[in-house]
Amino acid sequence: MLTKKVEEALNEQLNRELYSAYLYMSISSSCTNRGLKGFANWFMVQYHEEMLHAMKFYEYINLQGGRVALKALAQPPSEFSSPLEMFNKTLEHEQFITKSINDLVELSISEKDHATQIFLHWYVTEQVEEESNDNEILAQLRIIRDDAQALMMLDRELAARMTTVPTEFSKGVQAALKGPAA
Ligand code: OFO
Repeated sequence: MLTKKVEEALNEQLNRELYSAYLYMSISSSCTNRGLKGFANWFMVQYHEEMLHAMKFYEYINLQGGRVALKALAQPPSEFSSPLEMFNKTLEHEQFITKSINDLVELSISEKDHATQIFLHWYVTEQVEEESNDNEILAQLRIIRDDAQALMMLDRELAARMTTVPTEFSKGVQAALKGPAA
């Protein structure tokens, strides 16, 4: 079972993960408008990852007999001056999410909720990867600066990113993670 405090905090995080998806969808669209198909692909793959993160919270709240309470999503930014700004905003947002996950872990400890603490470990590890991916691309963008040819080469590289997470959750996250045969 979940305490009221933990249930509210999990719902808050569910909203933040949905906002993450919304933000990356917005950035992806902006990339498409600029003709940066590879960047657009990278952010759309990120969108799918965030939907998985959100759905894991959704399923966990239900599994624990809690109540999913969906809230309004904030409007994401839609104007970006450059790919560098897009990734700066992405890293800034992921650092916010990392802090938010860490706060949730702290709460689960103070509420003596061991199950939620264990559930959150996956997100703690995931956030290390999220920030590392952003830092890696940011480093390349800082080298590229205004070199259009180098930017297009990076765009081709980002076009290769594939969605590796399930995108269909009708039968639940765990079933989707096990694949179609589950
Ligand atoms: Fe859900 O990790 Fe990004 O926001």
